[in-house]
Amino acid sequence: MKPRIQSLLVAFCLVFGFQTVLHTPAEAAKSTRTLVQKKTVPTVAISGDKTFIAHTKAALALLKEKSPDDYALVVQYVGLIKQDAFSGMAAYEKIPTYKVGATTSSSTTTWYASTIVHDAYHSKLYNDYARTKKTAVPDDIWTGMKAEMQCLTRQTEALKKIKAPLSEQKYAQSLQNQNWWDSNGDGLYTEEDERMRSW
Ligand SMILES: [Ca+2]
Repeated sequence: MKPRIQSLLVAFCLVFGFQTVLHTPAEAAKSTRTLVQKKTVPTVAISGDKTFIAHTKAALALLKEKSPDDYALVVQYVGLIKQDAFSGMAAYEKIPTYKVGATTSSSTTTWYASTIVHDAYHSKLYNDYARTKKTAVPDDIWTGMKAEMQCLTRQTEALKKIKAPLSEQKYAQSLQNQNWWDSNGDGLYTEEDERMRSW
């Protein structure tokens, strides 16, 4: 019996050893990352005064409840929502940041929530390109007329899902092919446009 147990042990070790060899350092790192990702509960950080934080939390809660797909988009592509002098998406930051002006954050919860979806989509356009192409992201990938219309489409769909007032849904539809984002009218989206805006 003893030799048989020994050979079984050897066989077990061989099999175990073989499986270990299969785990290359790269594979091991990958499986660790997966584990870490599963453990982490993704959230969006909020920075601002008490009122701003309350309005932002309400907008995120509305998305989570009424439009989980849009909430997932926001959680994936926006790391921080920050009170600021005017609104704009800093998708290129290490932590993609949606800067929000007072006009936007103090609007209705439905409208504010829809702008978060809009700007999360800008971040998706930027970060998906950066991740897959591994080169500098051309401006027209994530800003300018084509990108704005893609973001507006996602925003309009979100307004329907969260049952926003019809007036807001119609307003979003009326922005189709409009250059509301181009404050100085040069056809490009730049910092000057952000400085000139009232929202
Ligand atoms: Ca411009």
